[in-house]
Amino acid sequence: MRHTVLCGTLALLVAVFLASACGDPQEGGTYPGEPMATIRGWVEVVRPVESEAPRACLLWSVTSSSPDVLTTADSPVSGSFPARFEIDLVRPPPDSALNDLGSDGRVGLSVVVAYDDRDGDGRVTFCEEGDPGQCEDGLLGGCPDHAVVWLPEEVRPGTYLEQFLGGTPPAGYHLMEVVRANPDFGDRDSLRPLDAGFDTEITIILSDQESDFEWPDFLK
Ligand SMILES: [Ca+2]
Repeated sequence: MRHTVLCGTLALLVAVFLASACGDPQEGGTYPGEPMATIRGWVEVVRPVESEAPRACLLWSVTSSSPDVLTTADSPVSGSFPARFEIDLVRPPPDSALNDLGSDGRVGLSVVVAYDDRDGDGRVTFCEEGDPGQCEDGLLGGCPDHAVVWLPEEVRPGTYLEQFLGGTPPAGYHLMEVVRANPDFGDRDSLRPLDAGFDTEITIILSDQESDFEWPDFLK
């Protein structure tokens, strides 16, 4: 049951990823400055995927708006596998990446994904609506066990966000671990802080099989 649901989630994610018409207007151009945080880790090939130019980026899930995903912080993946990757977060995500929970606060939720930069323009290239032939890039995989969280304000005690994030972290970027829901109780996946924060190395897995990914359910 759960397996089926999560496979469907990835299929939806890929479809939305390719269909969404939002780029990252804040990512181009001038010298970006010192990073606010850096995500580091490895890229492992679980099943062979075809890509001459894999890149990694953050895929933000925004449940309260349309389009409901957008990407930031694009970075190349270089070297032979298992390859290293490093993504500098040089600025906050745009406000359009935030989920507004009203009195519970605002939160940005993202996962690290890898994609095939087929047109070599160094960013996710989305298809034109109604023209599937323009889908230049495809999702290769990602890191389903960690999430990158952006908090525009400190989490207040007693809020839903405190429960969801396992505490009251301050404003800023946070690298967190996905806590899987217990299917016996029917609750939702949540997150918890990592003691080592962004010093934790994470793993992007590449595979052409959806069943290799168990994405957190907040991506639905
Ligand atoms: Ca591209």
